Amino acid sequence: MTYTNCWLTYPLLVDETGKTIAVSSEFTGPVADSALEELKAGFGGMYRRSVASVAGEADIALKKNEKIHPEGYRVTAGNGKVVLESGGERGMLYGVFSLLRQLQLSGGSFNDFSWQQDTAPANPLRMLNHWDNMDGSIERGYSGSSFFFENEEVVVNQRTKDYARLTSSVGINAVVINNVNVVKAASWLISDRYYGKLRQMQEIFAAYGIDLYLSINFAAPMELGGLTLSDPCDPGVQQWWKEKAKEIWQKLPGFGGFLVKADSEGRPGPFTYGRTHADGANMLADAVAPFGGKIIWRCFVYNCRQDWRDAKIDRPKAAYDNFMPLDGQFRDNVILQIKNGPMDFQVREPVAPLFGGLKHTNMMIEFQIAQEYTGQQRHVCYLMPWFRQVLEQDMCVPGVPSRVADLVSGRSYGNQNCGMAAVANTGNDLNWTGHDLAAANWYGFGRLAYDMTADPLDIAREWVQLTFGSNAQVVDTLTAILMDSWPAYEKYTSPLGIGWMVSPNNHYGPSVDGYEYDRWGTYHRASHRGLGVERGRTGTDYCRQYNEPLCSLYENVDTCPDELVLFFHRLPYTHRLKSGKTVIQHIYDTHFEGAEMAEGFLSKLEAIKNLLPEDAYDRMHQRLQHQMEHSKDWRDIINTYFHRISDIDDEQGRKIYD
Ligand code: GCV
Repeated sequence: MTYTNCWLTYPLLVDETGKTIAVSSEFTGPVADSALEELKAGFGGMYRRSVASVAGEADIALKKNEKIHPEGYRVTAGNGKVVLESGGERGMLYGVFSLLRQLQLSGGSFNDFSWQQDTAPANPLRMLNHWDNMDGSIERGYSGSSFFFENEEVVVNQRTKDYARLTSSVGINAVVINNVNVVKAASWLISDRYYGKLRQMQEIFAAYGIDLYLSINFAAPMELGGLTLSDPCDPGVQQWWKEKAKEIWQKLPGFGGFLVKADSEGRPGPFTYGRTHADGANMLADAVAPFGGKIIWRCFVYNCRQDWRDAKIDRPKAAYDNFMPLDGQFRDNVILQIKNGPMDFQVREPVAPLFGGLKHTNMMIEFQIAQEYTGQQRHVCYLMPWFRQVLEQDMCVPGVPSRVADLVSGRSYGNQNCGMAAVANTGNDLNWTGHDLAAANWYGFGRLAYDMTADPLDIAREWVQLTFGSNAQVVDTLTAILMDSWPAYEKYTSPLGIGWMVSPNNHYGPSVDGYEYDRWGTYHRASHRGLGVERGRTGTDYCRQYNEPLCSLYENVDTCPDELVLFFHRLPYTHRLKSGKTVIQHIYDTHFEGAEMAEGFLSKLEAIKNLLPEDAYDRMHQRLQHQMEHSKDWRDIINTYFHRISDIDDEQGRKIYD
């Protein structure tokens, strides 16, 4: 059995066999060839029409227009003719994918189709970060093994191309193929041992407008080069990286650059030598600058050996504390990559305050679609509504537009080295993402990174229709499940922004105290008196990392949004939320509601059984069944824990196991 095409399905719409589509193109080269191939696949599938390249009069004219963004496009389609213009080949290819998408969504004949669009990407960098290891495993991977690596080898095959097609079809233009935790085997990726295969992969990516990036080990001069140190201020180390960069760009022309996790969770970095993150990033930046390379430096830096007894250390403060003093010290080709929240991809967190702090430093946002803490692709959890909320959050920077969307897209300060990244959710499972519905996050992330004003509901509907066809019942049912999935997950897991409550290592819950006495800085500190962490000035003073009026909004318990109130405050169970409910009643109600919603997902799916392909139905059914059962575990364990500890009964007298 072969793997699926996800949303690139191109089912037959109208049989127009015999009528060839003539395509003229002012673009040449591999990307132009891909565009033609995609048109062939699309028109062949949807209309049984063949596609021919012509020099003159055409049905589809692909034109160069320097006035249009090189990754944007302008399309006019009507009466069986299409004119598609772009300032560059990537924009042209995106326009072709959009045309095919719109045709499929229209459901009708090519002649009756009319459509116009004039668009450009919101973000310069739209990137996927894969956490794939050289042995084929994937860190936090929930959909099989890697299709990039196997037994310490780089794998290049048809799947590489199909991955590139899917990824490019939603506008993603950069991919990091290996884990940020670069162990020794992966350090060798930047050596002769692997350049040949990487070059093949890179050519496939490039034909789909995707730049190849690699995660590197900061200690590579020692691991690969036999040096005794990797001090960024050491001339020998600097020289080693300069030569290495020259070699890489010689072997892999058009290479994008490095993603670096340094001084984080045990990874090597500049701290060893008493140097700063700016010293480390700039040294690499100088080495890659002559080749137009970028250094993406992660800000996920915190003390992961904390003593839980010490309530003064507060993990969410760490990124800001580490990087704010360095604002303005980074080279132009360095981009700081900041996780969306100050913790670690929880179902709900405030936005990382660093976004509102840095003013003279390039930054991009790091989301995660791998669902590490949001159901691990066993639970359905469509994340675009959450990501959209994050992007809309105003960080209240005086004098500039400062929604997260403005800050990461470069609108606020007029820079180009910025954008959105997501930790990817793909693997070699037949459906690519383990849960068939998880592919909506891959699709959705690309669509949202390209257009941050896109409505998550529209994205969901579109994805369902492209993947499963346009039967209204199917589209309505699966869209409704997707749209309810993040709210449901939030309801039946940890309450009111507190996060965690999962087992260390595998990060799958429920385990209320799983992290409580551990070294990772992730505590709920529940007692019979209350729950949550005080992060205002009477507590850890984390709130002060936000600009006013955000700082006061969060610090004041009366204005702090309910959904984050236990992140920012330690409260008694009887505290009344703005919703009118007490904290404890909120916990009970949401847990009963959330588990009921999960049960509803299963029955909704069962009602459309006959309208879905059998294999996809079976896979989804099995996962939704698990989700239903697991959500009950969450419900009962959380409710029982807090009932025991608070000794307050549910007002509605529902079953809580004591
Ligand atoms: C790649 C979390 C994950 C780790 C991950 C780390 C990171 O801690 O559990 O698996 O490491 O984040 O983002 O670097």
